[in-house]
Amino acid sequence: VSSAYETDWTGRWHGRARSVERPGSTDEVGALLRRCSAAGVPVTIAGGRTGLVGGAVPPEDGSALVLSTERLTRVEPVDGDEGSVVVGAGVTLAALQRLAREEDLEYAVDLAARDSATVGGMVATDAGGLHVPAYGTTRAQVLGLEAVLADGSVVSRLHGLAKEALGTDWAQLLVGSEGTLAVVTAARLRLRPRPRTLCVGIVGVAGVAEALAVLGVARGLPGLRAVEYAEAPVVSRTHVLVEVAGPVELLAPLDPVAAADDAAGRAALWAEREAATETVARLAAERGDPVHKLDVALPLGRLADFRRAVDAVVPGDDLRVWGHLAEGNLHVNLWGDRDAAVLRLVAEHGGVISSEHGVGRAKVDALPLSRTAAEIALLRRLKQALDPQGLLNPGVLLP
Ligand code: 2HG
Ligand code: ZN
Repeated sequence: VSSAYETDWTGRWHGRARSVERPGSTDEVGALLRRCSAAGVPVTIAGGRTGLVGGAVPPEDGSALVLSTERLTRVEPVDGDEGSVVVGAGVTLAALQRLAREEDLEYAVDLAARDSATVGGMVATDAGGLHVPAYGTTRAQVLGLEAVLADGSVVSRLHGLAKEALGTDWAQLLVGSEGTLAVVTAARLRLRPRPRTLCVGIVGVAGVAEALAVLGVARGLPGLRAVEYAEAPVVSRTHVLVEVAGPVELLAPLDPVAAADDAAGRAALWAEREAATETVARLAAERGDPVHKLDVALPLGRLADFRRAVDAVVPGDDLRVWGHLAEGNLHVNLWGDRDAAVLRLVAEHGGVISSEHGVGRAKVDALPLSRTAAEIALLRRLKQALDPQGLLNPGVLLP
């Protein structure tokens, strides 16, 4: 059954798999890649397959086999002294969160696709998500990696010492490389103390400009963990959602229309925002037209102008917008052939065309809008050095 691996979650990206392989250990990945490099067979790497930019879909010509990481699910005991754990690439975010919780710890990265997203995919895309204001992206959680290079050799650095000064940090080089430089098979990830109290507040706003004023106040709150923005009609009213580690009284300066500090109440306030992707997917199914997903970030000072400029290019019926306000990261979901126009606006306003989802197949052609020719040449040289036959994730990231 390869069909599940041949279309992405949005239904927008399609390919054909020569076969689907599910290695069960790092050594099996090594053996597979040795065979592939000897035979010159390209390899598409698939994790949870909810990445939204076609990064895990094989090329259309059927030349590539799909390497699924789903059986790489080893879990080592949590190291409570260091506050870290080693997990296989196929472990889902939800499973990682559960095992942290059992030790009264927390994995800092959280996102709505937690039941499908895997550690390998999150490392490969440097996944951001909801708690970047407090803890950074996946990069900041990675204390070490194990990976298999295109020629099948295994590199491993999982010792978990808090500091080492041993030259170029190859593990961090792989973070965000979208499977183009190596196959990540395991990671040592930082775990943090679990906050004792959490509260969530919703602040109604008219649009981005007002939302930014709310962000300004939120930034002054101790324990700030999330500042999300979502526009009607993907949610019932346009709002900023703020999450803080602390008692609900802390939210008073925001004058929220709703707030909660119990688990059920918090979940209810998150629900619409968390469901945004699925809400849009349902609409796409009704329209019989896959949605186009642009994941962009703008300097905060240009965000309101950019948002207005989008309205001039995309009619409201074809547009849904939400995102991670503190990073100026908007998820511009749209129908119609307007991707290029919106991405041009992003560049004109000093932004980047991919903020957390990655380049994948979706934005390969647009990469020069956000990277200089010299940068792309550098990425090509790295690719050439690590994967000279160009076998890993063909068609992804590099134009
Ligand atoms: C989110 O923040 C995800 O909801 C998905 O990054 C965004 O579906 C999208 O465009
Ligand atoms: Zn997001």
